[in-house]
Amino acid sequence: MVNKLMNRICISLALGLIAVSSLAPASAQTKSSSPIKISSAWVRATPVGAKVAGGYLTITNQSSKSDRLIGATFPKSARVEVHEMKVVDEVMRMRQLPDGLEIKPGATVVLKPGSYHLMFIGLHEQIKVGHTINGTLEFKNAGTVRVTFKTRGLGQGSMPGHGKAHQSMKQPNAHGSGSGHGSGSGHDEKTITNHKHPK
Ligand SMILES: [Cu+2]
Repeated sequence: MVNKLMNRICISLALGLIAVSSLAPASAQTKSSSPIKISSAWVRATPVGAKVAGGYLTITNQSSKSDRLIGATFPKSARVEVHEMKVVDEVMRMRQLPDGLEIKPGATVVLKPGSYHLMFIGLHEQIKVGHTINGTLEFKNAGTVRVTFKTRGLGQGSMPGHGKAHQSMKQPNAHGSGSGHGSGSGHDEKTITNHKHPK
């Protein structure tokens, strides 16, 4: 009687193990299908009426080939650009990266306030705190990679007021000559004028 019971337990354990082991390789394959790993993706919440927002995330390239983040989609904006922010002549400037952002083999690149970022341009609606928004990232080699952005408040992060400054500051010289925002860079004049990051 006890033996019979033990047998049953052993059989069901064995079946359980078989089921688990046959599932494991499949899910592992799905997870490792893209060599591009995304983490800590967030977008800054915007004040009412804001037309742009900044998106930030961490990208790791597990492939042995270099890759490039060349674009993205975001359901709440008309388009997305890959931007770089840096200090030029003691002024914080930002520009679109026309060839995208390179992620070298094995490298991790952090898009964060004051540095590389995604610029969501032409917002259809306000971005409120505490939501999650799904978008996609476009890589030259890895293709489309899904991303889920968490929305964070205006004051969070090291560059508070990103959205606010875009709206209220009028500094046409923010993207002065030589900063890469010449004709043909894809920016229209109106966007550039309203597109100043705070210092
Ligand atoms: Cu920007």
